[in-house]
Amino acid sequence: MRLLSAMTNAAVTAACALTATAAWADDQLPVLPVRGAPVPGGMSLQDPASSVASGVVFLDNLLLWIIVPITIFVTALLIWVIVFHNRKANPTPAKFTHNSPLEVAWTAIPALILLVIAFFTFPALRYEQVMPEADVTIKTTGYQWYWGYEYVDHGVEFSSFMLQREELEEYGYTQDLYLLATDTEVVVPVGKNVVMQVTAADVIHSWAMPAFGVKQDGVPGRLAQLWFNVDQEGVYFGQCSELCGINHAYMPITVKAVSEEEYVAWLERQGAQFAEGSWEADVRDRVQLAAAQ
Ligand SMILES: [Cu+2]
Repeated sequence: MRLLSAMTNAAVTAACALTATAAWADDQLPVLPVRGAPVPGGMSLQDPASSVASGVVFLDNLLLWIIVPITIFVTALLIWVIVFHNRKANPTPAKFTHNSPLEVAWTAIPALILLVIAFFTFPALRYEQVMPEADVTIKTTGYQWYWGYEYVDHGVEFSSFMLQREELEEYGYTQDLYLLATDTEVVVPVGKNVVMQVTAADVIHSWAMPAFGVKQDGVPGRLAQLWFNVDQEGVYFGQCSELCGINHAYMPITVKAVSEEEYVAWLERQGAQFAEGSWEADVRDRVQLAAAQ
């Protein structure tokens, strides 16, 4: 175990040194509550923080209402057969082999249940998979074993590495966020459509953010997409969700959702350029105007 963690540290340090880019930890972002993180003893999905996640939670609850009665019904049938139709209780069993009404029922009822499930599933899938007009486009690339990010409209690029235990406090995180918190974070504005292009450079990785209800494999040579629109400001954590090698567990994802103004200010600190007429330029001008008055 100690050898493994020493190897992990060595690998992460080496990777950091190799890919040091212009980005650095930004301590001017506001202090935000942690909203998307696993909790001890947690049993259900994380609280949804996007419309996509709300749809996923709705579907999950719906399926629970369907699956629980079915499980109770099948268990009751099994108990009934075990108790009343064993050799002792029922020494001379009936000899019939067919019952047409029953066969029609056990074909038609499950088919109807599947139709009900499909009726709710397909719209949810379509909602998740059809990309809306993007307000923010971010390209993420999975590497063994960290994530690279590129804000494609603004020329901002950085890598994101997991923080070691001794680094957490320095970056403003508590110890229970070990294996989740990263040195740089994906910053997104709340209430805006963020389209994330997902790919990978070596093996297949997966960019997953439970509170946003998204998970997308990053496949080398392909560009897949996912989208979300975050409801609430906060810090959200995710992890690589495709087994990608020895340090698969050490390439988490940190997203900070902030106000439009904070987002634009963060982009400016990263040296971003704004296209004239873009909504980011409008926010910047509005903030500058307010400051000048
Ligand atoms: Cu990975």
